[in-house]
Formats: sequence, structure tokens, C-alpha cells
Amino acid sequence: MQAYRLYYSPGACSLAVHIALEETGAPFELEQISVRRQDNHGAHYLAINPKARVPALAIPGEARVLTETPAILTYLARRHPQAGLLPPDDPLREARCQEWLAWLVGWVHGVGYGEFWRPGRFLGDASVHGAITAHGRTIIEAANAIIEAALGDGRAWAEPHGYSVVDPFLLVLYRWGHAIGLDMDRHAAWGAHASRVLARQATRRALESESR
Ligand SMILES: N[C@@H](CCC(=O)N[C@@H](CS)C(=O)NCC(=O)O)C(=O)O
Repeated sequence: MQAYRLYYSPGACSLAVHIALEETGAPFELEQISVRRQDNHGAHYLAINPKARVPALAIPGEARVLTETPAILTYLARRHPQAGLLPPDDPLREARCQEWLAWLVGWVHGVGYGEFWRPGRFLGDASVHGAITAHGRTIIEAANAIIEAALGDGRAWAEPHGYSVVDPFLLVLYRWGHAIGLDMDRHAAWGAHASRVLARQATRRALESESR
């Protein structure tokens, strides 16, 4: 099999895709894109992904990169079913995973962390950026409480059937909570979940390679 190429940034949402790729066992290459220094807006990456975001996945034989984390995760799970990253042949169980992804990516990441880290994305007027950042933090904290309550019922993974593409995304958000200075120790069930994701070989390999 020819190798995938993942365009990523260390610790960004692309980490969830990186972990999923490791779970599949399929060959892949990495190309680091700096989202902080806005290098991704350079001509090289814009030609690859006009949306100028990571992750993007180059698929052998496919002219356009695949973008949008839920789409990439779903593709990898379905393309490599032996990895068990989505429940097989069960529309409701898959829909539950998509329900998580849509909310985590669209609301918690897109709006919560978007407002927190990039208030200028919402309004150009710098005088209101402080209020937008504070609003983003409120969204994140409310979402974190919902995640903790869901994981607090004793399940090992986001969906009770077993590990899925949702779990590495939850790890990304757990790390981001720490990164913005939230007291993540308040979320004991989520912390235990993060430890379980971190204990997987695929996660270890992805994190080790992103720290190099
Ligand atoms: N909806 C996209 C969001 C991707 C996204 O916002 N990625 C961030 C990193 S976590 C990024 O590339 N940020 C660069 C920027 O804002 O300039 C997805 O689900 O993949």
C-alpha cells in the first residue's frame, strides 16, 4: 500500500487523526505545518489546502487532500475496518460516534476554542476580543462538564461499545484544557479516560513523533 501523507501541527486537532492513522497500521508520512506562525497560509500549503488548516490527509490516487477531522476519521475507520475505529454495521452506534464528533469539532473546538484562541476570527474589532475570549472559555467549561458527566457513568470509552475515533479527539481536548490553564483534575472520569487513551501504543507513537 502507498503511504498517506498527513499535514499536521504538534498537539493540534490533527493529533486525533495522527493517532487514528497509527491505529490502522497503514503506512503514512508526516508534514508539519505551523499553525501559530501562520506558515500554513504560505503558497505551498494553500495550494494543497485552500482552507489553510490542519489536518489534511493526502490519499494515494486521490488528487485532492481530504480535510475536516470528522470526515478524515470516518474515512480511516471505514477504509481500515480491522482497526475497529467505528462500530461495524450498526447505524445507531455509528451515529452516536458522529454525534460526538459533530459536537466536539463544531461546537467545542470550532466555537469554544475558536473564540478563546482566535477571537479575531469572529469580529475584527480588537476592543471586543477580551469578551469573545471570555465567552469561549465559558463554552469550553460548560462542554467539559458535559464530557465529564458522560464519561462518569463507568464506561471505558466515549461510546460503550468500545474504543472509537471519538476517543483520541477527547484526548486532544483534555490536553487543550490543561494548555489553557483549566483545572482538569476536577474531571476525574475524563482524566482516567485520557490515561487509557495515552496507554495505547498508537497514541504513544503519535505523541513521541510529534514531540521530536
Ligand atoms: N473544521 C476543521 C478545523 C481545523 C482547524 O481549525 N485546525 C486548526 C488547528 S487545531 C488550524 O489549522 N488552525 C490554523 C489557523 O487557525 O490558522 C477540522 O475539523 O479539521
